[in-house]
Amino acid sequence: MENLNDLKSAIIAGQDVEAKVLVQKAIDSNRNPQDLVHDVLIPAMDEVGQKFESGEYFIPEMLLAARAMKAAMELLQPLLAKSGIKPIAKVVLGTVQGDLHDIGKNLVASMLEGGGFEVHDLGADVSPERFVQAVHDHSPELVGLSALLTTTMPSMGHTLKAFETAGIREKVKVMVGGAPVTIEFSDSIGADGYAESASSAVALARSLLKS
Ligand code: B1M
Repeated sequence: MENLNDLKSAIIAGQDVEAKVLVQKAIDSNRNPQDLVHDVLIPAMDEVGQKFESGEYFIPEMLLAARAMKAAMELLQPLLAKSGIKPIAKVVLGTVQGDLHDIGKNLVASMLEGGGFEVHDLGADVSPERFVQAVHDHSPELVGLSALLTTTMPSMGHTLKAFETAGIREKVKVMVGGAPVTIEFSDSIGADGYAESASSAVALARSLLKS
């Protein structure tokens, strides 16, 4: 337990080397990777957000924390994505235009891969045109859009409009997520579904394929 508190502190303090060592120790002592993400790493990033909001942290501290989170995730991602199942469907995934936050989206990608999906991750700051192109290139059954800023949520709607204009809206199911996104917002832009977390994104993806 002390180890996990140290891990949380290391993420908050932006100590990437220390975070990696502690994650490895946790893995070696058979900690569940999903629990580590949900019970330690995400709460650590929430605390970083609170420190930023209260003026205790500035962008450099947030960047260091994000780097430590990524270092930890490098060890956990392969474990989350391990499934050995034949891909059940293809998903094109990305953080929408104007938004550089990719930690949550990366987590969604790992969980989807672990759930048996073939994921084409377009990265962050993805324009509607790049999403359209990716649908042409990969013919996915699903598209996942992530946004972490209230100011970039409208890019989700723009992406859906671009799908309509390109005549591909009916070809794919679109799911949206990210901290400021709500089910009401998802409905208002005409998305097919909203997931609150990376694990619920997998359940949603499965249910959208059935509908
Ligand atoms: Co920024 N940032 N940031 N930031 N940042 C937030 C989001 C913020 C809430 C902090 C705060 O003020 N409390 C705030 C947004 C406020 C708002 O819009 N209402 C904020 C701000 C303001 C900004 C800047 C504007 C700051 C500035 O420049 N003045 C700037 C914007 C840059 C840009 O994008 N254009 C900025 C920059 C950055 C960094 C680059 C420094 C860094 C990002 C590094 C990176 O991602 N590579 C950063 C960070 C680290 C954060 C916080 C601290 C942590 C985000 C995170 O990784 N969380 C964040 C505060 C917070 O979230 N508590 C904050 C952990 C992650 C696992 O959670 O991404 O929510 P999350 O993903 C979850 C779910 O949301 C869901 O599943 C995931 C796991 O369960 N989910 C989906 C996500 N996508 C999904 C898609 C799905 C389904 C589920 O389907 C497709």
